Amino acid sequence: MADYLSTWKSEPTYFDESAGKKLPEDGKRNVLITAALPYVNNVPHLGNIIGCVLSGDVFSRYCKIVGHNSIYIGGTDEYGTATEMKALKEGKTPQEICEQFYHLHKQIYEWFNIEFDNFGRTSTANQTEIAQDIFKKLHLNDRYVSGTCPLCKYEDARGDQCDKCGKLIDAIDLIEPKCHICSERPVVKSSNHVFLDLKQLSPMVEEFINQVTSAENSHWSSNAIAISKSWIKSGLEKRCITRDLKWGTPVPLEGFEDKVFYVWYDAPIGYLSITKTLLGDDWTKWWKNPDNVDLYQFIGKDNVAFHAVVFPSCELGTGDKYTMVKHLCATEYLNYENQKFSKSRGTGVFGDTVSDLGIPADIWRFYLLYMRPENQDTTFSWDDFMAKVSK
Ligand code: B3M
Ligand code: ZN
Repeated sequence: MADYLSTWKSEPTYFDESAGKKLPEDGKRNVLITAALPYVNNVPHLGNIIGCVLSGDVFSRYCKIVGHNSIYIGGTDEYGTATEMKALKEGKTPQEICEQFYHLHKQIYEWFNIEFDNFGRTSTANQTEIAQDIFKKLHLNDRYVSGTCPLCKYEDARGDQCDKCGKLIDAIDLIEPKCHICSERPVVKSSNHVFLDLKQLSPMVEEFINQVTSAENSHWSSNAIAISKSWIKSGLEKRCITRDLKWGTPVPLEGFEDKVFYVWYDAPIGYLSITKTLLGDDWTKWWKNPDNVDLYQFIGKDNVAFHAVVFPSCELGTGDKYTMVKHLCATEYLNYENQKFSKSRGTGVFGDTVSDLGIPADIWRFYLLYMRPENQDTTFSWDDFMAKVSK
């Protein structure tokens, strides 16, 4: 693990001091825009492009034109099984795969004139720092336990620290431990994995979803509302957030040195760490500023649950005041000639070859926006494309 990380420690900062940082300003509408972070092992196809990066780009350009103070964040989602598998298959290291495909993604989006304020990546030291910080704050099982302090015998000591003698304690050492919430005796379980206790977080996240989806000044696409409400309705269960892999963010917990975070715990934190790579410690001015920043997230419908339920649960569970998703814009799917896009079957138009076709980027942008799958799946067909774009 250590060697994986050290490779990335010297990551560059793309911020040019002289250019001035773009930070939220008082009296302006401060808009933070994100596009889902594509897995680094795939070449994006037209459906991926309209699904998030192009949709976000159009909104970001709109914000800039009307004078909002906005930034647009994107990047590649680099950790996890998919990257490890690809590396094995190609006889390369995960780092080499990420390096190769990160640049490929970046070039493709540049070809489509997608203008990110920062197009970053998740395999960075900033990612490790923020993901571990959120994890440590979420590791609230011990904060939710109280009991008698083993040192001074104070009866209402918290699981992490005694308020009387001030000593740090380990929840397991409490005498007569009881749950802070239901007063029952907690059970110590030996587990080889860490679970995110969504059940415990569900009242908070349910309130968040109800409030944000009914607010007049926020907008969630109808599929985003439907999917998140159905998750809440069917009841949230614990989710395992660790994996036995090497290529990922290390879990900062004794006994878990051989494990990493599950990519879906890790990936949304990429938005935060990529902002940090751009702005340094000022990233919090965007991400911990809910009263002055409006967050718009552009995603495909398969990513709704993680953006609407799981990541907000993590944010709420830390107790920190995060800027949470206010507008969740989820697309349906774009199909290719009535089939699904598939690189392995060679079905579709892919970003790495589209520039060879001699059709300017603006023509693609126009057609993809025209066909944007807003309320139902739509289809890219060459006949329709030619009919709509030719004079
Ligand atoms: N990489 C899944 C996908 O590309 C995942 C999105 C992460 S967004 C934080 O569909
Ligand atoms: Zn309990």
